[in-house]
Amino acid sequence: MSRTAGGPSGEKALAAILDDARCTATAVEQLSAAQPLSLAAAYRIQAIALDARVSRGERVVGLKLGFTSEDKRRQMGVHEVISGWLTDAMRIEPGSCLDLAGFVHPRVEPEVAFLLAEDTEEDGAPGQADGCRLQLVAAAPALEVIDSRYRDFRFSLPDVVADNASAAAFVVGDWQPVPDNLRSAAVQLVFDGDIVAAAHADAILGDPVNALPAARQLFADTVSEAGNHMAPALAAGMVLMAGAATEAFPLAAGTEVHVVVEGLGRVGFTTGPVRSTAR
Ligand code: OOG
Ligand code: MG
Repeated sequence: MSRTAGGPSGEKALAAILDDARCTATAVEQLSAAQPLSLAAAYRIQAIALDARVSRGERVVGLKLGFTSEDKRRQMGVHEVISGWLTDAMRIEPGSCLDLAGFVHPRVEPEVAFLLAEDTEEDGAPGQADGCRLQLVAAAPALEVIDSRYRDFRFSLPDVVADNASAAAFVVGDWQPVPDNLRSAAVQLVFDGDIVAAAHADAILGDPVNALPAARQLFADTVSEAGNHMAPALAAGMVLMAGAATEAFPLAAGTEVHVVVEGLGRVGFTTGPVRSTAR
């Protein structure tokens, strides 16, 4: 067999392992512990698991980038930018209560989110998967809740890609025009009124607006290559999360969490026992 991960049926089985792990909030062994896993196979597994969620009624609402800051790369020991998909079921209402019971070992990280829209100026075929005709029309402060389905929150690059880049939940604040000086904006992650991490937005790809070219590059190089016919396309109206500006921090119940991005404002949620729709 020429492909790693046991060919198409093997990839389906691996996607099911990760999907079950997420649905039951039970950590599993890294997939690469049992078989070689290429990056191309990992993006196919990611797309197969996403397709299972879509067939159960979830809607793809965006794309998240990972490992776009040095703090994150150092924390996790992964040194390449990756992507994962966001669905409507992952969305947290600003100010709401997020039940942590449905997660394995959730962490939160401060991010900047962008809204994608059709770029009428640019030349390109409509509907191109690499987002050629898209532009960033609005920005917002955002928090991402990540939750690796792997034991001890440890993984290799292909393992975390197969696991949809640890995507678990996200909250986005009010959309505003993308500020000219976004890269110099201060970003703070706050737990119960205490700043637990701070950075400037240029920690993310030198400037968070580089998230769109980075996403295009990923699509060209990996996401849609190697027969990955199941990966959705980037589209107008989707959210693009640029990646964490700082390390991620474990979430405990009973915490008020918010992010402040200078010039964009703040958004947050509390953690608690009330069951949320996000998981
Ligand atoms: C992978 C996801 C990384 C980010 O913003 O860098 C990520 C992980 O750390 O588990 O979302
Ligand atoms: Mg993130």
